[in-house]
Amino acid sequence: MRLLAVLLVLLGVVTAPASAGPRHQVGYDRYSLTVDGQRVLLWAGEFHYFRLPSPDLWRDVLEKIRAAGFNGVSLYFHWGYHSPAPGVYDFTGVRDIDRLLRLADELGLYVVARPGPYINAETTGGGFPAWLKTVPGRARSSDPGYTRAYREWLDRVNPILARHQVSRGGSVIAYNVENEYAVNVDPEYVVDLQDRARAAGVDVPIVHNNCCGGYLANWSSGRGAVQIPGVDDYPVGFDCRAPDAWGEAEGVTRRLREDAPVYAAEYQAGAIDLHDAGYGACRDLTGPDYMKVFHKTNLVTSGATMFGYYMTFGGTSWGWLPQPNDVYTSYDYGAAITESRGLTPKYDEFKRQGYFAATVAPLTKTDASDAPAPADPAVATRARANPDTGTQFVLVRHADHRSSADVATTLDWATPDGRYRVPVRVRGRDAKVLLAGYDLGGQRLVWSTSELLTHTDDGGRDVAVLYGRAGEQGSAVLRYASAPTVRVLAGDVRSSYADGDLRLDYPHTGLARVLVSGGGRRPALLLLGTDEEAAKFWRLPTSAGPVLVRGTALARSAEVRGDRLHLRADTAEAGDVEVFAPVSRLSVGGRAVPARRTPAGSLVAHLAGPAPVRLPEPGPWGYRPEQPGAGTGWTTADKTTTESPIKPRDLPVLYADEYGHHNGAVRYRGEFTATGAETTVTLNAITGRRGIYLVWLNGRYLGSAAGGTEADAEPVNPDAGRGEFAVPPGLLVPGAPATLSVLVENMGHNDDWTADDTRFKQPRGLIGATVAGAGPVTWRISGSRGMDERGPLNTGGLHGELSGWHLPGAGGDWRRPPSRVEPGVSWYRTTFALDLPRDHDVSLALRFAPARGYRALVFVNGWNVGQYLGDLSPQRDFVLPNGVLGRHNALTLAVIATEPVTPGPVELVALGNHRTGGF
Ligand code: IPT
Repeated sequence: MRLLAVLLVLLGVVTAPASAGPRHQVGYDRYSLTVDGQRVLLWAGEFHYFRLPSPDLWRDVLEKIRAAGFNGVSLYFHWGYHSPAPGVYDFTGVRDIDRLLRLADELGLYVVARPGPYINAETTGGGFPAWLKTVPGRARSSDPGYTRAYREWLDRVNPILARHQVSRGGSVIAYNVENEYAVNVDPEYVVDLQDRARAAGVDVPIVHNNCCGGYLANWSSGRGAVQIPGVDDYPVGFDCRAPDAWGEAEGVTRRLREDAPVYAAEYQAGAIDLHDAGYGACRDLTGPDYMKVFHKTNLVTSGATMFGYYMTFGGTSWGWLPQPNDVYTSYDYGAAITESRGLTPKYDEFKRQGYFAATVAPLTKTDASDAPAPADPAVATRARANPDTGTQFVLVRHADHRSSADVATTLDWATPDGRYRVPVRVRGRDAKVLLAGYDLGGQRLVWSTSELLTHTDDGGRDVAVLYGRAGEQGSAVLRYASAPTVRVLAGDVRSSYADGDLRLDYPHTGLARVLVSGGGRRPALLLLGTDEEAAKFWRLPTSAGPVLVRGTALARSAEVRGDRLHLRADTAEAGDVEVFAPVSRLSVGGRAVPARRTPAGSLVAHLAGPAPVRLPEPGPWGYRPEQPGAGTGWTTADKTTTESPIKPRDLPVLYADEYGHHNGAVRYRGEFTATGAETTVTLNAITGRRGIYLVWLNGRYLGSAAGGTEADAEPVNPDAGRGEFAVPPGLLVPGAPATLSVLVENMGHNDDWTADDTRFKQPRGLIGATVAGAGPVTWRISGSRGMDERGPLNTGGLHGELSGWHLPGAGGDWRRPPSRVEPGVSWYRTTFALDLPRDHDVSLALRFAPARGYRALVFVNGWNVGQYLGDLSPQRDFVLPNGVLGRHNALTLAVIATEPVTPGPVELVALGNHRTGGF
């Protein structure tokens, strides 16, 4: 028997579990997912590991996501990030997804695994490796060429995902095939993706994210149907220039299958900065008001119980990760957690909604129900109820979701515990989810006009946090067999008791505290506060059940050991921490701290804030210019065919990808014998948005032009990225050899949203070149060689990159920089030492002064952390992930100037500084 088991394992028939954790059964019905028969409300935040090149920081961000009340993460897996060439894959270091999944498991976060093969995600090629551009057969179809290619990827990634499934003691609870596969669809492909997953042992539900509010409801029935079809919805879109301009869309997730839960697969939680308004504006567009109105409307109207909020942390499209037409280096996304890992007011709103969702179990099974009628039709209500418990969830908001009026009215509310006239108010853009008929621990909540944040069992008593907008009146009714004793410890709270109902009335100001005891129930501590006060609470799981912590900038985890609570928390300033837990002593960050007992029964202790941070000024700088056309390793460009649907007008094919140069700059050398009659050099280059190319003839700079983004006609559109350069009279000597040098930036590859190859297989580099008056030109090309130790997307083909000038140990002749540099590529290099306080989390960025006329690749210790684009993008801060920093650091800039410029200055800035409990 043992031998048979070993054999089966070897054959891959039975795979050993990834974690020692117990195995669980994942199921679902029309209401929700279930784990071992228990309903689960999947509240997941989207996170892209490839946009955070530092596994230690994965823990930081995932702990922050968990601390906001999420119980899951939605994870894309990026084929191109792992594969520089066919058959070559890297799953180590910053690409160690096994480590990522172990971490999710350790933190108790469910994972929706989204391995594509196509993922979109505003990343180069939409997640496809660039080498796929040279593979015959339409991508995202069942064509054999594409099929062979994607199976390579799935055969590697699927087994990793499969061994981390909940069903094998891990955290993967669902598997997403493809991504918004909505046009040019091919069911055989979708069937094969599912078959491959099943063959690799994937047994959790297979899901798909349908496009655009679900009006393209593909893969919900018929051939290729998935078990749980979900919907992607971005109801306020991506124009961050007008953050208040909400459209008519309410963004209510559609039910696509009667036998599966409603799944908001990607629900807008930020935005790409399509129009260069800056991510601050995107954060406003999708700020707390938006989250209140849209997220809550969706929760109560759709009854969805599976959510993926896109993004909760966006991160950095470092190296050549950006898809250039929609984004620049930063993928901050205006998300709840900033690119520099800071927490925002959006994070607070996620906490308020997430803690509620995590606490109130009846939310996992609801049907639409009659909503209490408001006296004033300017206010609208919608409702759902749990058919088993009767618990009601009532959405209260303006009838016009965009209205910002101030309306006070009453609801005629038939609750499970009786009929009431309930005062409500909607002031500004707002929405509330009110509860009725809810068993709140040992209490009975009849109704409340405050929203429930959460409640815990604090060793035999209930601690509940209710909240409302500052200055608004709140009321809560709880039921008791006889009049309970009410002690108001803080705040202006009036109480009355009649016919079993204890009614509390209070303004939402600060944090009121009320102790209720007797009345036939166990005691309760009610904490009644403003939105802001509610957001100061942290709800942390422990083996003794969830506990509440109040006051630190972040609380990462808590553990109850004996009568002591061990807390890991971060502070941004000195102040008090308050703990509601069945303990009498407290340790923070591994150290015991003196704590006193309060009249509310909590413990309070004082914590130190962070020490100040001193940052060095980068400099002095060494300088090294690149000569156009320099270096060895040039190959002849002589291809006559291409798989790209965009065919060149003239041969040879000069497309960079055809020669294996997929990322960053590519350089060309055109050699010919001069006739002396040359007049004009005409070039076409495709670079992606914001890309440029520079041209030299016999070493003389002729100028630069903007590269094109798309050549849409066959043969190639002659105006895509066109540039004309006059040949200076007398530069070329008849009969003498002449050299044309062209440096073309490749800003990254187009996505494949249209699934028809014409977008994705767009060439990069030169697509046309003529020298009027010249004889035949022979071409050579030089570019990036694919993989370096920092992965396939780190370095491009600048001569300095190919020579290792960006690496920390780069030797050679670095001089004092001139006051002005000529057009072309100039390298700058300096080192800086960091002396940051211990046990602190300091998030650093390199800040550029506003400038024009040049762009710069930024390398820190050899890692390409992005591209500064001068006035062509709003980004001036480049976040430096802590994982690439050390005590001694090399900072290298490759400045690409299109006119004589004096680059700089740059400075190091701290975007965050916390004393941390460690991560
Ligand atoms: C949806 C994609 O699925 C996701 O990958 C990302 O691109 C997101 O949009 C925008 O950031 S596509 C949908 C908006 C049509």
